Amino acid sequence: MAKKIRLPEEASQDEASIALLKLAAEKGIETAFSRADAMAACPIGSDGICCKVCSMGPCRLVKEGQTGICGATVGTVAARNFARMVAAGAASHSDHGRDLAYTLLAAAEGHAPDYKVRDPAKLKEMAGYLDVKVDGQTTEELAREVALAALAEFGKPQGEILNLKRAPAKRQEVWRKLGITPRNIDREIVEIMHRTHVGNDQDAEHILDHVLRAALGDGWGGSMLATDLSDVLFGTPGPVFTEANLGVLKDDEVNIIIHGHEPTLSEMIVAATQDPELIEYAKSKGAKGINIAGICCTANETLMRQGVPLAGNFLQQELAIITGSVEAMVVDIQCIMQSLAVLSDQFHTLLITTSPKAKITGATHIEFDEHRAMEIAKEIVRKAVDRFPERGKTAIPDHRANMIPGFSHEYINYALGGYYRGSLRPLNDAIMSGRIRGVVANIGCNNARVCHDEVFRYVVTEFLKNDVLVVETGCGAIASAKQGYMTPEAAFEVAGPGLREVCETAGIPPVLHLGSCVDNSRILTVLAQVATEGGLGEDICDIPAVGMAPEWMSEKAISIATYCVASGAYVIMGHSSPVEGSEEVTRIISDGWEEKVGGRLEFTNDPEEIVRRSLAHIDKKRAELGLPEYDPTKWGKSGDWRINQLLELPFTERIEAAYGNQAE
Ligand code: MSK
Repeated sequence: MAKKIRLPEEASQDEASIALLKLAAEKGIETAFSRADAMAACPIGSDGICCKVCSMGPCRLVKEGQTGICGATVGTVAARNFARMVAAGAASHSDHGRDLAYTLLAAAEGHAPDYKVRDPAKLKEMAGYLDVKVDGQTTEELAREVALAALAEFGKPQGEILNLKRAPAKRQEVWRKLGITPRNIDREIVEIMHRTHVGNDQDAEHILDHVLRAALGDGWGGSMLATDLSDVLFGTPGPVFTEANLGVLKDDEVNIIIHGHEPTLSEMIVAATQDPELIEYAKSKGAKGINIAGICCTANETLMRQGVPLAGNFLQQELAIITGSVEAMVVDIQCIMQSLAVLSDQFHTLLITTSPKAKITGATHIEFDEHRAMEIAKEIVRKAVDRFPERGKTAIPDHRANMIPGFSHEYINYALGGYYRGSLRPLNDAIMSGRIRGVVANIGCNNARVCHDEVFRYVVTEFLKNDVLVVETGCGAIASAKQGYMTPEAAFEVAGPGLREVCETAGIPPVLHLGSCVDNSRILTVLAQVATEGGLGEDICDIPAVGMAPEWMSEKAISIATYCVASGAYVIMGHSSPVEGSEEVTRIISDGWEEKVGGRLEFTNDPEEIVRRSLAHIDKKRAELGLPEYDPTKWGKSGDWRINQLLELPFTERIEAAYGNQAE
């Protein structure tokens, strides 16, 4: 059968990407989109029923009742494969957190002079969570103690992860009763690898119980530490105004793209681009200045704190280079396509790898060292500037959208309650009254096998129309930013009447950008606070909320989904299920996990079904809490909405509509 080559409009719904896919097709340039068209996914591997944990296989369990050579059943094989995805995802987030702890330690000890504590209040808060006594130390002394306490969380010999106490008391009880309270971050990940070695844990449910434990070590451990440490080192985010999509690249300036996940080097590069000497150097090469933009979660990190514009999400990394306008793409860790090396060779772009953990054959490697961070950042910027004279014809699509990101959980409290009464109480009240029907956390990647941004665009629009507040991170957040949903004005255009009232009152967008992939821990923090605020139950599983990653592709997304389920959330993943081949495992992660932890994990590739199941779950939770049934006709008759309606009338009718005919 002939392979189906998608038209650009079938491969993406993002206008900037469609334009560049057309250009790539004209020029015969390969992209992830065209490679996905050319190569079908292996159905056995994608269903999770290929076992390759020993050299007697790989065993492909495609027939009814078939086992591997060792006798491993389909359930065991699918559970083991799923477990290893969680191990890789949890390791990635957590190792990212560990490196930030080392950066804080180096800064505190004076070995990393370009870094300092930017948020001393958050440092003190962290100290409280990590049982570090605040007792008159200098900021540096306290930072050192906090960094060491954070590092201990990865491998301490006894006890349990300290941040778990930030979860609602009822949730902690659920974990304790099931024996899935994570002890330390590394141990649970290592134990997944041990249990899934040939001939070890061979009971699907038992394997998956431990998976819950290891994933919790990611969400409440490694990821939460990564978020907190980034806030301490680079500042806790608050709203900033900026733009999103490839149209942020500039024709007359040196364009540098930062891509990956870590803020450590990229924060320095952002600062280096402001250096007057380097700006003069850029001018000496014919450029008007130096422009910096981001892709994936390095983008989200610098966006949230510095307002660095977003060039795009995961599937736009190659397209950025195809614009012909990128002098350097500087990458750190995770979600970086190897194809960038070959692609950048076809343009004047310099691909620079920087992490000691991630080299790409053919790329220029300038290894990052936090001890001389600014010096390295300046070297990188200089190399980018040197490429400017080699730039040929450019094709920057004229597409960009305004956005206001920066919704840390601290800022959400402030937005809803002000400085003196910072609180989530108004959010709980809005959900209880029905102005907000519920909350959806929409996160995760793009996937070359799914029409780029299509599912994000559809589900988010439907949720907003249905008065569902949407919080986002990662590449899902970038999709909504490009769609124009991250400005307060968007509430007037798309939100239902109740959600519009809330956004209007608080001056917030209907879709809140909470940060990068590790910042899903901020969503856990918000959920924990909502659960303990009162009126919406006592545990995360009581809240009318749903988590989802409709275009997921990475193992990190599976780890995030699993820790959200273990924390009590209903999670729906789009695209395909990595355990499709095992009815047993499909049942364990849905019905089985719901019975154990109150959350469940489902997969469906039907966007309408994602919306239907989400709204049904939200309404079910509302009913269980005894809240009024969702009724949008009750809302939307207050505030500016009413004034705007009145302003459309002629003056006399307006007065009569507002005050009645008092002469009568
Ligand atoms: S970057 S993990 S593609 S969200 Fe965090 Fe995007 Fe998924 Fe990477």
